[in-house]
Amino acid sequence: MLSYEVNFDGLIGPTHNYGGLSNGNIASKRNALTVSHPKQAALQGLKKMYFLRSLGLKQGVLLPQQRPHLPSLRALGFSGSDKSIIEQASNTAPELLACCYSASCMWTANSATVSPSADSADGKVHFTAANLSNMFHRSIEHGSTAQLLRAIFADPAHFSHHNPLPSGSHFSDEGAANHNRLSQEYGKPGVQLFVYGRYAFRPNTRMASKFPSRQTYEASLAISRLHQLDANAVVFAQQNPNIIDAGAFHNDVVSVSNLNTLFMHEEAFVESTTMQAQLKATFGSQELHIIEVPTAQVSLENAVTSYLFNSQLVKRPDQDGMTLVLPEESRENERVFAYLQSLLSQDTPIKDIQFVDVRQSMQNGGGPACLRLRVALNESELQALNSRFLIDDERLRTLSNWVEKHYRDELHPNDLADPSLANESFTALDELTQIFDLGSFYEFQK
Ligand code: SUG
Repeated sequence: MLSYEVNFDGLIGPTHNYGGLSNGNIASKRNALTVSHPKQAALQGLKKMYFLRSLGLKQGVLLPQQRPHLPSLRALGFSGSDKSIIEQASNTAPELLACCYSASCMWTANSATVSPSADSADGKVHFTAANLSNMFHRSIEHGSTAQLLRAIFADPAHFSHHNPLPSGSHFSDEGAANHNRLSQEYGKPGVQLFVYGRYAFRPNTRMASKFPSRQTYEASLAISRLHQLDANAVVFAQQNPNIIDAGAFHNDVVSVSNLNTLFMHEEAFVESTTMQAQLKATFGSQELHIIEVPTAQVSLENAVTSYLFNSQLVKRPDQDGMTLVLPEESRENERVFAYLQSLLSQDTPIKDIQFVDVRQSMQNGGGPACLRLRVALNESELQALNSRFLIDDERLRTLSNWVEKHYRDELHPNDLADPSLANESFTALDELTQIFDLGSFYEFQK
C-alpha cells in the first residue's frame, strides 16, 4: 500500500505577537514587546504550505486556538464580562494577559507526538497531545489540540488518541519537536528516536544550567509505552545540555530526519557516537544515513541563529534525492550557506535546498520545522481522515482571503489591552469554524 508523510502546518492566529514568553528561546527574548505583523505572519505560513504542495507533497493544516484564552484567565480568578476580564488582567497582571493572547499553537511540531501504524502493536496511528507544561503560555494548548486532533483523525478503526501526560515537571512533554522517526518507507516499520533534556526521577549527571530542559526522559518513555512501540525499535537519547544552554530549546533546532536520513549537528546529543551506533544497530541491515555537521563548519551560535536544522527534510515524489526546505535566515548566514553548498557536493541523500520566508514566526523562535506536525499515513488512513484539513489550492485561497479580511497588519504590545482585539479574533475564528464545518468548536462559541 502507498504511504505518505503529511505535514500539518499551524495556521498562524490573528493575535500573533512577541510576548518574550519563552525562557531559553533566544529569538523570543530578543524580540520581546516589539511590534508584530499578524497578517504577514499568517500569509507567510500559507505561502510555505503552498510551496510544499508545489513540490508534490501532501499538506494539511491545524487551526489556531481561541486567543485570548479567557477560560484560563477565569481559572486564575478574573471574573465578569469578557471586556472586564481583559481590563482587569491588563491592569493587574499584563504578563498573564500576554500568555493568554499568545498564538503559540502555530508551532504544531509541539502539538503532539505521532506514531505511524506500522510501528504500533495494534496497527493504528497513535497521537498524544503534548502537555507543554514547561511554559504557562503553552500549557494552555493541549485541551484544544487534543480536541482538534480527535476531530480530524476521528475514525477509531485507524486512529488512537491518548490524553496528554499528567501535568507537572516530571512528565513535561514538548511533542514531536523532540522526536524523530527513521524508516525505509513511511508505511514500513521504523525506529523512533526520542530525545530528552533531563531525567525527572533519576539523578542527572549532565543537565543544562542556564536554560530549562523542557522534555523529560520519563515523558518520552511514557509515550513510547502508550503508542505500543516495540522496545527494540526505539532509541532514547539525551540532548546535549550545552546546546540547550546555547539556545536550542528543542531537539528540532539541532537535528531533523526523514525516511532513512538523519541530519544533525555534531554537538546535538550527549554521547553521540554511542547514540549513532545504537541507532544503526536498531535500524538493522538496512541503509541508514547520518549526516553530521561539524562545529568547525557551523558553530552552535550559527546553528541557532540560522535555524539550519529547523528545516523540513522532504522527499518529492518526482525525485530520487531529498530536498531540504530551510528558512531564509540560513541563506543569509554566510558560514551556513557555504556549508549548504558543500553539502550539495557531497554524496548524501540531500540533493536540493530551497528557502522559505517565515520571518514573523522565526522572530519568536519558530522555523519551518516548528510550524509543522509530521503524520505518516498509508492510503486507507489518508482516506479516513477529515479531508477538510488537507490543503488544496482552493482552500489555500479561501484561507488567504480569510486572513486578508480579518487580520491586523500590526500589533503593538499595548493592543492586547484593547477588548476590540478579542472581538476581532473571535469573529475571525467563528468564520473559520464555518469554513471547516466544525460546528461550535471554540470555548467562546459554547
Ligand atoms: O515554545 N516560542 C515557541 C517556539 C516553538 C518552536 N518550536 C519548535 N522548536 N518545535 C516556544 O518557545 C514565543 C512566544 C512569545 O515569546 O511571544 C514562543 O512560545
